[in-house]
Amino acid sequence: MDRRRRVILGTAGHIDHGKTALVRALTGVDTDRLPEEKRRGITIELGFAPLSLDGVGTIGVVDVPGHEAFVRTMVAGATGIDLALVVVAADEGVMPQTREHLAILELLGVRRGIVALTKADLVDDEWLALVEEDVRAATATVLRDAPIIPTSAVSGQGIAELRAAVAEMARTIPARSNDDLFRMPVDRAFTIKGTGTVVTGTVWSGRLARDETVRILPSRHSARVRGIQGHGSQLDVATAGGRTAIALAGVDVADVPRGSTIITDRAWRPTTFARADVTLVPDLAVAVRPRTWFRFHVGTAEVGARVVARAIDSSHPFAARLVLDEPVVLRAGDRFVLRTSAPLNTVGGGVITDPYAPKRARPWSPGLSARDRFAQLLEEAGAEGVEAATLPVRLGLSTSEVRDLTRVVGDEVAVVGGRIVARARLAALQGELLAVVTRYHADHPLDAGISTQLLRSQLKGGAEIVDAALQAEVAARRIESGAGAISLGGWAPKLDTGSSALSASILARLSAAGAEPPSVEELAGELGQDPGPVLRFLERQGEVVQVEQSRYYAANSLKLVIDRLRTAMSGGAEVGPSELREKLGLSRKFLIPLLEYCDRVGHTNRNSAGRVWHGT
Ligand SMILES: Nc1nc2c(ncn2[C@@H]2O[C@H](COP(=O)(O)OP(=O)(O)OP(=O)(O)O)[C@@H](O)[C@H]2O)c(=O)[nH]1
Ligand SMILES: [Mg+2]
Repeated sequence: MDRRRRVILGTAGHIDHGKTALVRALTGVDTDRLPEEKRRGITIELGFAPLSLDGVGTIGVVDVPGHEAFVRTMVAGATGIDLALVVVAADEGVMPQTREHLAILELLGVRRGIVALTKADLVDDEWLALVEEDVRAATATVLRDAPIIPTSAVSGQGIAELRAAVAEMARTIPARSNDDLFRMPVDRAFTIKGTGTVVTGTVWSGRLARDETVRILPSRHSARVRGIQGHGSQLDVATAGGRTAIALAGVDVADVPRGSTIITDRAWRPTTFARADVTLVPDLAVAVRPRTWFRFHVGTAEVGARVVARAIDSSHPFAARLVLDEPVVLRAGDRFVLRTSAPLNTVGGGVITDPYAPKRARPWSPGLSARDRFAQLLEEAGAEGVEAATLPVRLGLSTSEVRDLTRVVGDEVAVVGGRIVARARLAALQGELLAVVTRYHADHPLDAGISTQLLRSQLKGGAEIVDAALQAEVAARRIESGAGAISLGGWAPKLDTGSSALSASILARLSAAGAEPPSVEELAGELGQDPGPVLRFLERQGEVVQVEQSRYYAANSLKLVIDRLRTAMSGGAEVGPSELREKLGLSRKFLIPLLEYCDRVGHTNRNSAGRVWHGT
């Protein structure tokens, strides 16, 4: 007996067809608890009850309302169920919400189910046979092979048979993977005196232990797990597929309403743009256009959404972009339902293919495999790369499945600083990098190389990926990186014929000017061209020295004036600037920058009253 098998059964069916009565006959629990439910004799809110089955253990039952005004609640209840209990009253037969609920089950991907023909005590066998025929026709696409069992909550007819059928089907349901990111959409939140905030839901994936910290999206609150319950008993760990109540410390009940999602991993984030494969229900009464606005139901959340598609195909799934009015938590593979609000109608649904789509994302073609979607993500991300930690959410794969996939494509991708980039893109980036450096040398033949900062700004790509491309080029010795300048391997700046002549003129002019050389601007005016690159080149060669921002000295001239300064200060006493001006015969314009230069390089020390000679 596998008591840990976690299965959720959900009811479906038209109003008043006996869903709640059947759940009570099966479980002994009356799930219609609200005074308004009692008074009106209908279900309004989701009901929950444990059902213990021989040889299976306890499974969770979700009872949904059948009223057409509460279909949104039905969707929230039906999301995440493993098994549908479709209820059709034998006296009324297939009705509008029977069909709508069946369509929703199909859109949500619920493939297993059982049909109960309730109120069998009210009809004769001939009538029952006709209703059964109708049910067969209505379930021809979804739940095609579902057993149809006549039942009566009044006489008890068929209840034992139904239990046996549920147990048999529950046994065929594969256990959900716990090797996955934890996620639980909240279907109820309430306060219990002494305990505080409690949320309930079905754990969709992963596991959660007591005392862990969870985040609540989209509100982004954090809370501590104070306690976990499953079917009324305390648990240490919540696992996938189980009906679960979580007591949360540190969060107000108003901050975790239905539609919130409880998660732990940072890969989850609220999103408003997604890609999806959309399916429309056949024979739609309303026209669907490429930007039609819908109610979008996913998990227990419901938000407005625009479905943007180039073309609407009413007979096949088509690729679309979803623009949501409010953020929700989505994962690739999530099923959703689309409804119109006027008239109130379920019109379609589909599967999320990319939960974190870029704003103006081009829809992909429908039906792509996880591997193909991964390739698309890599291509779109280019040299920015894809954040590896988000892949379980973006591809809808468990962490180990993602590991397997990245192993399969191992040769085609590189992992750089937590991001995955296509090797082809990295190689292209290396090529672009070489081209930028080559072009820089051509434009600045006298420069040692391009600065790292300028190089980065010229390349499109994440900083870590650009650095990886740079390192690869350095390792291949095509690029050299040193002293803030990046150059081609073996690059040495040299003067060509034109710049040689300029260099000679500059040196001659600076030497002749001695201790009072012209500024860069003055030189430019005299020479009729920008002396900057040649000056910087000559400075690296040691032939000139930059004493202030826009003034260079010939190295020899500077040496001479500093020798004179040393002599003037040889007494060891503090010397003020006016005394130095007289001794050196320099105007203030030249003297002050020169003294500041001497302070900078350590020849002199500046005190309150003047300077003393300090070093060489
Ligand atoms: N005779 C007879 N009456 C039944 C049976 N099952 C339910 N009923 C009656 O049918 C009415 C509706 O039953 P519910 O179980 O509340 O129906 P429901 O499908 O849960 O209704 P909603 O939740 O509002 O959609 C009640 O008056 C029940 O007593 C049955 O097997 N036989
Ligand atoms: Mg009910």
